[in-house]
Amino acid sequence: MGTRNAIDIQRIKESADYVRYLALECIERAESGHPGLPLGCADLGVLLYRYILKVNPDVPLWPNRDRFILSAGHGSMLLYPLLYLVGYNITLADMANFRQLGSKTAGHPEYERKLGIETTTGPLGQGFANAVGIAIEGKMMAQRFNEAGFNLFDYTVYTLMGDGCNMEGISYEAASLAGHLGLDNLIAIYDSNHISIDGRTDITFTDDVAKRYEALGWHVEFAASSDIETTFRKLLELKDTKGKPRLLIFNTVIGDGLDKKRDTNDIHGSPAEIPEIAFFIQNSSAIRELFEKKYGKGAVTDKQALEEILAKRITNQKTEPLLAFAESDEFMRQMRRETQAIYREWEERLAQYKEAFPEKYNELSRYLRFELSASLHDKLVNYSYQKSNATRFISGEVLNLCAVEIPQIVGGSADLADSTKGLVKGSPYIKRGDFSGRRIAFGIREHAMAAIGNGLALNKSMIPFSSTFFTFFDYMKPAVRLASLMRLNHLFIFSHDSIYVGEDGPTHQPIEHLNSLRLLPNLYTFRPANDIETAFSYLYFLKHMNGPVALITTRQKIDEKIMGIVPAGVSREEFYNMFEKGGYVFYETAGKGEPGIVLCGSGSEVSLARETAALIEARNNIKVRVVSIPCLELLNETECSYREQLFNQFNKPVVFIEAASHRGIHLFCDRHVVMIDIHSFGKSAPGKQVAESFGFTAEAVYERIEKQLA
Ligand SMILES: Cc1ncc(C[n+]2csc(CCOP(=O)(O)OP(=O)(O)O)c2C)c(N)n1
Repeated sequence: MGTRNAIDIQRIKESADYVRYLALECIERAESGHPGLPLGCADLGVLLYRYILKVNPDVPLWPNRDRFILSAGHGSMLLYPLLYLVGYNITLADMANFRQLGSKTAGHPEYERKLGIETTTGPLGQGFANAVGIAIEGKMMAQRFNEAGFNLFDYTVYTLMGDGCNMEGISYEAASLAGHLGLDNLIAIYDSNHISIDGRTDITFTDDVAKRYEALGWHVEFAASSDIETTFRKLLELKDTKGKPRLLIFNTVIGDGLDKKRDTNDIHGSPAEIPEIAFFIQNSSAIRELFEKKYGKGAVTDKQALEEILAKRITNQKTEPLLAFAESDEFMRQMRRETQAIYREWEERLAQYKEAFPEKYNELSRYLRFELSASLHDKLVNYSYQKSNATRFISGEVLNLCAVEIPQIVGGSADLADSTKGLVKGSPYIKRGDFSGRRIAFGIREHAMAAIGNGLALNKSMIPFSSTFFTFFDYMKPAVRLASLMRLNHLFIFSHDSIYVGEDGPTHQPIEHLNSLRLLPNLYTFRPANDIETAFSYLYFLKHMNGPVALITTRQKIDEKIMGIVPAGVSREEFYNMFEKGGYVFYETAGKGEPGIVLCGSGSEVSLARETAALIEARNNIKVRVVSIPCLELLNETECSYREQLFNQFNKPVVFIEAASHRGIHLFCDRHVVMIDIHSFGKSAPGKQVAESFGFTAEAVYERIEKQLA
């Protein structure tokens, strides 16, 4: 940037104090929030947004913008004032509404790229791992699209993390992969203030963080909030250090600017309270002047008078706007002029690129605006596998069918690619210095895998997938939850989906996982019964692109008889529309009239239902319907009349079969609804024997429902 070598310390300090003022007053108004971090890191924040970050608030989605990720999301009142000051669409009124219903300024930052909020943070460590994912995306985009003289992608990802982020295991996993890959477009800043909620960190955290990161392959530097000049220099140096991700260990004082609460855990997570705010104002020349301008000379000299003014401001907050600070606005918005020039250069470069590399330009446009092609839609709608196989194999095949046509599909597994079949065939792994590949070896780091995948999904240019055994979803859950919260287009592929895993035993047999996923808002869980349902699950994900999908596949083979079943008299397109309702009639025994019993379930249990139906058909003179439910959430959302029709108005017995726990729901099963499921952990034995021991055979299911048939 133009002013890279000269910074205006005086103005930085004034703006930092203004950030402190906004944080203090907004948190006081909301009666909740975390002032400690904003106060400690205000100078750093101003430095970053004024001099370092290359962002354009007028074009917030500029693909080559630098990213700032506040991993320590509790410090959101650092981020909002900075975004406001540089001109994002956040106003003083929005900040006055901090933490209120429907406001832009939620308690923790919530993913809204147009406002400059790059990801949702709050659960500590997630933002840091997202930053690693965004850095990987940056490297991938650079390698795919940069040409000599045309650096379209060279952005840097900055993340601010705290003690909490560093204590969380996910930061180790993500830092380890970042170090391994040599992500030199990533700069983490560690707000080292030696305080967390319960007290000083010497009661919990005495790692040598510098050595830890060095050991992980990072370049580490130190700076302190008391020395803005050195911090600035270090940040510039770090940006130019190549070959490794960088960590700046940044010594700060929590609650800086306050009196008694400064450097204590009292200021971590509750309002500072009026006497402390008054102390701050009296000791900040910039903020003192703001108050004097509004309330008259001398208004702030007397502490008691100042406290009364503050108390009135808080009480009458509906009519008392936050104080504006024109000089700070002016100072911070100079950044905008400078980065806009950089942005315009980029735009020009892009226009020239379009001329010089029209095909690549078109491909880039497809990356930035994904649309499912009609041809792939057709292929997925008409897909068949025909042979007996496990749905994980079929998933692998369908994934690659999609990957051939959609270069944005990238991903991998946590060291289980050959088992989950979550791999893009024919592509190399990404590695240090070469990000041309589409395969990511996440290593045995499930939690970071999910959060890094989220990072890859944030900008919507890549379509990431991550995969592992379903039982290890537990190791990923916090990040899967955030993918759901942000509606990220991240495909989670979980194989080895039930007790049928067999010999590996209860640790490897998912029981409660299926329903845990189904409880996540915005996420759709597909457990396909066969080849067509597997392809349709991919189609659903790629067609809607409106949030994460979890695809649950079997380890064991599915019988050939179950493959390729299309309801009679229905075209594939019509069938797909039925599939989108979440469930459909898979099979019906011969006979006229309404069925006397409905058997339903998902995945491999559709096969079991089909077998049981054959027994009922042979032994009882009752018509049986088998309903496949590949996505229970969709079926639950579909119109009631469709469900009633499917389940025969619930007038006759409905038997729900799933090799999973549905603990608690049994309470609501009336005499017509039989639940055949699993109430305990699994067992170690060959899969078929385990299934037998849990009553997952056609004979045992038949016995359970026999009395219903009487
Ligand atoms: C995964 C997770 N666990 C717990 C919390 C609750 N929490 C929020 S901030 C915090 C302490 C963080 O300490 P530090 O990173 O040092 O932040 P500082 O006190 O310096 O602001 C905790 C435990 C959380 N947000 N996320």
